[in-house]
Amino acid sequence: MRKGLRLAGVACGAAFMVAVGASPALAHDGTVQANLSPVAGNGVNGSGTAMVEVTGQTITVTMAAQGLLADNPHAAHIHFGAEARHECPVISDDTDGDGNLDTTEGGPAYGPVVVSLTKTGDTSAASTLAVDRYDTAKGGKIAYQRGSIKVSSAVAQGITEGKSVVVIHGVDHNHDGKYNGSKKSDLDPSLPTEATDPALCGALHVGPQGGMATGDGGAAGGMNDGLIVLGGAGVLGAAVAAGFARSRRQSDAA
Ligand SMILES: [Cu+2]
Repeated sequence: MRKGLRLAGVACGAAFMVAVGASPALAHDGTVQANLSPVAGNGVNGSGTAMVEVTGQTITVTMAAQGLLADNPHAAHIHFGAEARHECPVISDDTDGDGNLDTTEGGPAYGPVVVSLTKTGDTSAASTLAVDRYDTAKGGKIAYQRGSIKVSSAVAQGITEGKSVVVIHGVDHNHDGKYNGSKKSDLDPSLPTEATDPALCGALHVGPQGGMATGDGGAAGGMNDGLIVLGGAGVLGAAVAAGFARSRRQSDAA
């Protein structure tokens, strides 16, 4: 009985989640995406896109960003907390009132680290500050893709329900081209706060609903999985490709 229920869920899951963003009790497959924007108060002039595809407890992450401090490591994570607001922090989260948002101050908005977007090796929260395994943003840009990342079923469900947030860390408050300054990181006092403060952030939401909805209830009722899933991937893929193209244009213009 339980197995039958689960299989039915898998069959309809991806299309259903993309179409209506439902919140079922069982973990479902799905794809979510985010536009990355500068974190309030941290003076970053950058942007980016991210997409996460969830299949069971395995995810593939595709991310592009520009406008970061060049040639310095940028820790990047998926954050998720059941009790978090599932969004990027705002300046009113600056609880110490110094005008910048550090990683801890963003916690109520995006929750703890659940996936470390390292280039190699471990991807768990244990690698949150494994600075030697993160992208160093050559020219201020990151183009990242990694698959076969294992997550817990709770995290997989949080992601497919649109409740997780991508954060790229590492800012240059004093614009001198490196991580320094007297204020220490809230995560690791051996690092300056510039090395870990959040730079770009985006809430990973269920993909463009306008493009999916047929208006006749067909998506939810018909379960024409192949067609809908294929259509969904096309739209999402195009969105990410557009993000890459946008990044290139912006940097060309700069
Ligand atoms: Cu983070």
